[in-house]
Amino acid sequence: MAKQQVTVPDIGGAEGAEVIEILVAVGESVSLDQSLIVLESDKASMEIPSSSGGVVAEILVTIGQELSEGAPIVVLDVEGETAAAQPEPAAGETKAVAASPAPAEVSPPTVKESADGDIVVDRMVCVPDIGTDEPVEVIELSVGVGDNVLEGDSLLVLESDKASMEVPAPFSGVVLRILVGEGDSVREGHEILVLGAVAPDNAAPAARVPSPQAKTAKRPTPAVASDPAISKPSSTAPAPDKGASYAGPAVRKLAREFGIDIQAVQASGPRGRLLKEDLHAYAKKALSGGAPAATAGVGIPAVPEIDFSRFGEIEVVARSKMDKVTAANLQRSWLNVPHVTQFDDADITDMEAFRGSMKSEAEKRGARLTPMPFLLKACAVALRDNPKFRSSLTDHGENLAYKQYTHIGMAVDTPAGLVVPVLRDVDKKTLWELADEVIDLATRARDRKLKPAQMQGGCFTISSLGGIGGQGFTPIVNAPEVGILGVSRAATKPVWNGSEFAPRKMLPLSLSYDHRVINGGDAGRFLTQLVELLSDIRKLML
Ligand code: CAO
Repeated sequence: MAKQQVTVPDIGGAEGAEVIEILVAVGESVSLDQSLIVLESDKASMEIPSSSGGVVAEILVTIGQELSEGAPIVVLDVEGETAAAQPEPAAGETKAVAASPAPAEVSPPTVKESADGDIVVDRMVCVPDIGTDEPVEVIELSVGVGDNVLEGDSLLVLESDKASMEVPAPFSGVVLRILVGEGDSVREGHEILVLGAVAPDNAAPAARVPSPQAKTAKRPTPAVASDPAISKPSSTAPAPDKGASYAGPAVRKLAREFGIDIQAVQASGPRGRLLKEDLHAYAKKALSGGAPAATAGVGIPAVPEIDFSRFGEIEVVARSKMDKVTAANLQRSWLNVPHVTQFDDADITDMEAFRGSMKSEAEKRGARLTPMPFLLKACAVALRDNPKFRSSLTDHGENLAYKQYTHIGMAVDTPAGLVVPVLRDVDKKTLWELADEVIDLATRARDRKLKPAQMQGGCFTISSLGGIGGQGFTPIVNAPEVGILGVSRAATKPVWNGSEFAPRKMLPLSLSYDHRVINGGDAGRFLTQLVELLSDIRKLML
C-alpha cells in the first residue's frame, strides 16, 4: 500500500478555481477517473477525476478554497504501487474541460454597409477550445437574434458529462444570426452564431474599404445584408437579460430533472452561485403554494408579482395557515391529476317530499335532515358497487389500493378556509346518525376544533354548494382519492314525462375523476347509479 497525492490537472489555465463540491469522503474507495471534487471558475465548472484508483486517506481541500493547476486535492492509499510510479495525469487525459474557455473563436470578418450607412463588420463565432474532443451539448442559448452583447457576455452554455461552461462573446456587437439550438451537439470550431460589430464612427471612412483579410475569408460568412437586425449596437443598450446566478453541472442537471428554470431561483451560494439546496427550497416552496409570485407549479412559468398599489389603494391581508395548506393541496391535485368532469341531474322530487315529511320528527330528535345525509348514503352504495371509485394509486402508479371501508369526506366552507372532515363507515350508519355527524363535523370545522384524524382516511369526497347556490361546477379531486362529487342547488324544472312537462325538483351533480384510474364508462355507471338512487331512495336499501 502506497500513498499517492492527486493534484489539480491542467484546467485550461484557470487560476483560482473554487472548490464548490467535494464528492468523496475519507475511507471511500474511488476508481480511476471517478470525480473527486467540483471546481468552478468565473466561466465554467468542472469535475476533477481521480488519476488513480484507491482509498481516500486524506482530503486536502475545503469548500470555497481556490485552487490552480498542481494544487493537491486528496491523498489516496494505492495498492501495490509507489507514488512515484503513478504518473500525474497529463492535460487532456482528464475529463476536466477548459475552466475558462477562451472567448469564442471568430472567423475573419466580412464588412458591409447597413441601410442607414453604418459599417457593419460581422464575424462567424465558433466554439473555442473546450478541452475535450468529445461532442458537448448546447444546454442554454443565452442570447437571441438582435441582442446586443458586450465582450465577455455569455453567448451560450455547453455541457458535457462532467462539466458545463459558458462561451463568452469575443467582442461586443449585435447577434445577427444563431446557428445552433438547445440540445445540439457541438465540438471545437463548430459555428455558433454571427456577431456583427459596428465600426466606430471615426474609423468609418477607413473601414468602408473592405480589408484584404475580409476578402480572403476562409469560412464563408452567411449573407446578412438584408437582415433587419443589423444595427448599430448602442452603448447604452441593456445587456442581454441573463440571470445573475451561476449553476454547476450537477445543479443544472437537477434543475432539468425538476423542470425548474434556474433563472427563477434565488441563489444562496458564494458569488451568486446556485446550490442544490436552492433548488430543493424552490421546489418545496412551489409545492406548498408559496413560491415567489403566484407560481402555478414547478416548471410552470411564474405569474409575475404586480405592485397593485400602482393602480389604486390596496389592503394586504395575511392568509391563514389553513388557507395556504388548502391552496397547496388543491394545486398539487390539479397539477397531478388528469381531471374529467361528468354532469347529470337527479330528480329528487320524491326524496324532498320524504325529507319534508320527516321534518317534525327531525325537530323532535333535535336533528337537521338536509340533502347531505341522503347524498352520503347514495354515494356509499355507488362506491360499494363501483369499487374503483374508492381506490387509490400506489407504488408510483404500479398498483391500485382498493379500500374495503367507506369513509367519505365532506367539504366544509369555513371563515378560515376550506376543510374536509371525513365521515367514517358511511355505509353502516343510518340517515339520522349521518345527519347528526354532518352537523357535528361542520360545527367543529367552523370552530376549528377538528382533530387531524377526523380529516384523514377518506375514499371519496362530496362538495355541496347546494345551500349556497349555483347550477354546476367542476370540483378538484382530493388526491390521492380518485373521485369527488360536486352538488349544486336543486331547482324545480319542467321535465318531460312522456306525455307532458311536469314540475320536478332537479339536483345538479358533477362528478370529477382521476382519468388515470377511472375511465368514462366507469364514471358514467357511477353517476347513473347515483342519479337512480337519489331519484328513488327506496333503492338505497337494496
Ligand atoms: N339544493 C337546494 N337546497 C339545498 C341543497 C341543494 N343541493 N343542499 C342544501 N340545501 C339547503 C338545506 O336543506 C338547508 O336548507 P334548510 O335549512 O331549509 O333545510 C340549506 O340549504 C343550508 O344547508 P347547509 O349547507 O347548512 O347544510 P348541508 O347539510 O346541505 O351542507 C355543509 C353541510 C357542511 C356541506 C355545508 O354547510 C357547506 O359548508 N357547504 C360548502 C362546501 C364547499 O365549500 N364546497 C366547495 C369546495 S371547493 O371550493
